[in-house]
Formats: sequence, C-alpha cells, structure tokens
Amino acid sequence: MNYTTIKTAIKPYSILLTLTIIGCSPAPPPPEAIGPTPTKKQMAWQQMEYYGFIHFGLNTFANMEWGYGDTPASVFNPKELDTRQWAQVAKEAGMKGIIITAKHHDGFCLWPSKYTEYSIKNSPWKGGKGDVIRELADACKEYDLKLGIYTSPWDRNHADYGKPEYVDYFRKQLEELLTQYGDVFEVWFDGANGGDGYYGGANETRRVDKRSYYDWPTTIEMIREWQPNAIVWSDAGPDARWVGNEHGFAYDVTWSPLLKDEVYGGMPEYAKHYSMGQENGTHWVPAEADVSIRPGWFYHQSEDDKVKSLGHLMDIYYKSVGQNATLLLNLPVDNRGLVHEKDVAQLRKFKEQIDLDFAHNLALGNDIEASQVRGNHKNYAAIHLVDGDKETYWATDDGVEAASVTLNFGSPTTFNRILVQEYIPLGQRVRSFSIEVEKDGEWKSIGSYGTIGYKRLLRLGEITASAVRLNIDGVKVSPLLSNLEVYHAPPLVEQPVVSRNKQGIVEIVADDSRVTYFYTTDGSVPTINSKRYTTSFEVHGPTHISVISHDPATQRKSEPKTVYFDRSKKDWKVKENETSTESIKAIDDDVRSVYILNKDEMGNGLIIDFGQQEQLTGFTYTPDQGRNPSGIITHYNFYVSENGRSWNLAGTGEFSNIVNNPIQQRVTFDHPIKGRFIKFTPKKIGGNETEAVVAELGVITK
Ligand code: FUL
Repeated sequence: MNYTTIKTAIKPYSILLTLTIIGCSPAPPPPEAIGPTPTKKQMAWQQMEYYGFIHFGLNTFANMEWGYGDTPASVFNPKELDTRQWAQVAKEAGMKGIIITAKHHDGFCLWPSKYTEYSIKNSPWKGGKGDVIRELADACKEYDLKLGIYTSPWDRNHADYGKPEYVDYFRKQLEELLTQYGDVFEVWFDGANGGDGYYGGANETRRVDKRSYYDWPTTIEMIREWQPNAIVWSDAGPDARWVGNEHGFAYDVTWSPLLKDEVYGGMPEYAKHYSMGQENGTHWVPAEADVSIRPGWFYHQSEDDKVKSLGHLMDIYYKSVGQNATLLLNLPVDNRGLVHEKDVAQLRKFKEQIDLDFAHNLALGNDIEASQVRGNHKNYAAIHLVDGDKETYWATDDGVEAASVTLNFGSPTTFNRILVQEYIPLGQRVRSFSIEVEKDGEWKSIGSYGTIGYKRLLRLGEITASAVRLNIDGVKVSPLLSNLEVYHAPPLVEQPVVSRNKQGIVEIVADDSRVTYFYTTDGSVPTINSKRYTTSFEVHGPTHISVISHDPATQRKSEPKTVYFDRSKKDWKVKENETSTESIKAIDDDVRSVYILNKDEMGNGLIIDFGQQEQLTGFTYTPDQGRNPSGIITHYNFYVSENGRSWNLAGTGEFSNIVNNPIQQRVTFDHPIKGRFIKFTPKKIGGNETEAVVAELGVITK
C-alpha cells in the first residue's frame, strides 16, 4: 500500500481535555434529532441487516425469468418441495428472514387464492391441496425467521390488468396474504412493468400510468391495518427503498433520507437520480440492496456453474451492509423445490467468511480520545465508541462541523477492516470522513469516504499502526457516532479471470502476484495436481475450463472458476460490413467493447458469416456491461441461413428483466438448426432509446 504522509495541524487529544471530562459538571442535553429519523420498526428492520429472497413459481419450471401468464398451472410440480430446507439454509447462512415471490409478473399464485384459478390449486403438486406460503410461514416460525411477501403489481395473466377492476383484485389478494399467514416483516412491490402480456388471452401490450393506476396511498392504508409492523418497500418506499441496481451494491454516498414525494414506483430515472437518497431528503426511506446468488432470479440449470464466488459475495456484503443498506440475497429454489446444493455450499462459505472477518474487535475497550466532546462531559465522551454498547454515543457541541477521534492501540497492531456507525435515531449526519494511521511516529492518510449512516465497513490493505484516527470532514449537523470497531480479516485467495479472444486464445489472470493457476478442460474439478497454467492456449470447440488460484506460501486456494466457451469466432465476419472495424466488436469475445446499431442497421439486422456450416442449438446476447448501460435490446428476432439469402426464423421474443439485470441472455431453440449465417434483429430497445447495443453475440452448438 502507498501511504501519503500528511502533516496534522491540530493535536487531536490533550491531557487538559481528558481532565475536564472527568470533572462533574451537569451533562448538557443530548443533541436534537435532525429530521427525518427512523421509526421504531424501521430501526428494527435496519438491524436485521441481511435476509433472503426466494424466487420460485411457474418460471422455475418453464425456465423463464418473466413468464407471460400463459404457462399452464399443470407444469408446477416440485417433487421434493421442502420449505424447512429453505428455512434451515437461510438460518445457517445468518439470514434473519425470507421474502417469497407469492405472485410474480406471470400472475401465478403460490397460495390457493379465492380470486383466481391461476394458482397451485390447479397444479399436480399435493393434488392441488398444497399452499407454499403456509408451509413457508410454518418453517419460518420453526427456525425463528421473519416472513416477507413479494407480490407483483404487474400481472400478465389477468384479463383486467390495466382496468380499475384489477386493482381491486390485487388488493383482495394482498388481504389474503397479509391476514392469513401471521406476521409479515416486509411487503415488496416491484416497479417492473414490461407491457406485453397474455392478459387472459388478449396477447397485447398494456401500459398503465404507474403514478396513478395502482392508487398506492389507499393500498398502503389497507396494509397498515392488516400488518401495522410491516415495512412497505418500493422505489418510493414509504418505509424502505430499492438501491437502484440488481448487483447488491449501495454507494459510497448513501443517504437514508429520500425526496420521497418526487418518486414513484417504476420511475425510469429513479436509478440514476434518486436511488442514493439525498442529504435534504424529506422522509426516512433507507436503501435495501437486492441481488441473486446466481445471474438470474429464477432457477435455471444452465446457471449451476454460475453461483457467485465467495469473493463476489463478500464484495456484495461490504457494498451493501457496509454502505448503509440492508442485503436481500436471492436463492432461486430449483424445480425439485429445494435450494440447490451448490448455492447451499456457497452460502455456508459466505457465512464462515463474514464470521472470520469480524471475529475479534481490536478496538474494544481501547484508549480513545476525541478532538471535541459535548459539554466536555463523560456522557458524550469517545469511550462510548468502544464500549460495546450501541445505545451510547460520542457527540460534539452543536455547530461543530469537523472533529476527530483517535484510537490508541498502545503497541503496533495489524488490521485491515474498520466498522463505524452513526447513532441514527437522531438522524443521519455525516457527509464525509477520512482515516489516518500513526506508523513509526508519523501520521499517514489512508483514504477519504462518503457517508456513514447505520453502518459503514471499510476494507483496507493490511496496515500495522499504533493508532488510527477517524476525521469527520463534512456534516449536515454536528456528528454523533455510536460505534467504532477494528478487525484483522484473513486474506482471501480470489478466483482468476479466464478470457478468450476472437482468435480463440485463452488467458488466465488474477490481480494477485502471489498465486499460480491449475486448470482442467474436461469438466473435472482442478486440484494442485492438475495442469499448471504457464502460458495462453487455444480453444476452438465447446469446452468447459475450470481453474483454481493457489498461494504456495499459505497453501490457500481459491474456489474453482468455471467458464464455458463454445465455438471460437476466429473465422467469423460481420456481413455487409466487412470494412467496419466497429461491427467486429459484437463478435470479438470481449464484452467490454460494444457495437452500436443505428436505426437502419437495426432494421437490416446484424448478419454474421461463420465461414462454414454449423449445427446450432441456440444463441447468446450480452448487453452493454457498463456502469450505466444503454441500448439494451428487450425484444428480438433471430434467423439462421445456410446460404445468406433465405432465412429461417429460429427464435423470437423477449429478453425478460434484461433492463434491471443486464446479464448475458441464453436462448435455446426447440430443435437444432444448420446454417452458416445468422441474423440478429433487435425489435425493441429499453427506455425508448433508438440505438441498439451489442456487447457480444454468440452461438450455442452443444
Ligand atoms: C425485478 C423483477 O422484474 C425481477 O424478475 C425480479 O423479481 C427482481 C427482484 O425484481 O424488477
């Protein structure tokens, strides 16, 4: 790590100050709350920190993310459904509750609703007599977990969707869900609405005015009656809000206050402009970061080797719970009705690593001093940051805009994590802060950060220092901190990155010079006896490459990273466009380079010539993988041709949920098709954009 030496102008603590604090003048009153502040139930919810999501329904069986509402109920037949397994897995993972998709956008109900035939009562599961929500509610009780309900406002099955009658139906279903299954801790209202649907057979596009159609204030009043303690979640709260992405990340600056009256559920500009909250927010609507343990929300067998790595899950933890949000981690229950063993194994490692990272608080009970203490009184002294009691806090006098606390270890101490918390019952106050450490008598700056809020976790490089100082540099009003912890987390050997270029050359790299790599190409799990990677190699046919990183010094190894490569694109050409260096970016096996199709090109389609006949079983489309992706294709036609003149339509449809979750899309055909040419024609682009972006187009031949 590079340290920059800085000069500190003010000595942060003094003997005089310590003596004054010991004096016994009366304690000044506590600082006044700065609004908005959390309610009791929002406080209890925030302290849950980490809980689970379960996506399960007809999509699980139809292998879809967004069913149209026309998949027959008879397809729902989990042979081993066991909600106790779900609850046990969640409990062991350290989760505090489970939110279930009682009804997703396809309208299929996991409980026997009186108001529709489109539910488990018309499925073969338990002879139509089962109730998944009842079974989950019972399992949650048994494992001491809270139950949450996701029920989609958008319903692609219902004939009346778009009319006032549907809103009535939606409320009646909510009443069933919120009055028959005991206490519900969170009610989740998805803002997604893609328009197209089956709608009882109408098969059309229906648009609603998301601001007014659902009449949310009335629905929320009803929920308050049925479940006064439930947190109601949506982009606009009122009790908790979406974090604005489906990666599970909050931001360096994440305010719990929100300009709530400017927001409505499903608002297109929400993610960009509102999801970080605002310092001048008018309502306390804290962020919840939702993410799936796999790329998709529902189970797909093709994602069995895409369960997130431990490193990725830890990154999510630090960027959600560690950036003033709660973490809602999704487990896609599979078509047996179980959380898949690969996901279970990963959750176990995740829990173990969190426990290891926060095993021993090096700050607890240590000597700590502040640059300023409210009324110089011991009730507000810095000692309250390290007393293990989150109800006590360090406070300064009103009007103080910059202050610091210094923790003295007494002797050089090695650490790499800092945990800090504001006392949020009196409001979120800190705008920015920084960290310095004292090494060999000199103070060095470590880094500058944004907000703190309920909890902020910092991951630092390994540091050995005799003191740490936290400087509050910017505040809304005088700071109030309740907790400061310091840890030494064990190192994680990260998975390597495996990539292949257009020439079919595979490279393995990691951001860690300590490690070596071992790999297999036959689908087996690599060990340190597998082939050692020394230089790049060629792969031209369908191959699974599995690699581990290994640190010879500690003998620690990463989890295997498995990547599937289909045909290499060595001889591929973009037709009609052979001179364009741009269009090649759609087939260069590099998702970082994108090709942008304008209106004309969209009409003609992107035509690729393989240079030889291939037997195709499907194709893949990867949208823009940038931070703010654009030109995301939501609807497409895909054609195959043997001669480049007569075309067979091999696939047509929608890439569901691609705007919110822009992952690689994998479409498989009903039967294999032979051809030398493919044509990919975008039909609709997300967010009313006029240009389509292709980060990568690929084929499946196996
Ligand atoms: C999105 C939905 O459209 C996805 O299917 C999923 O349920 C996710 C949690 O929210 O907006």
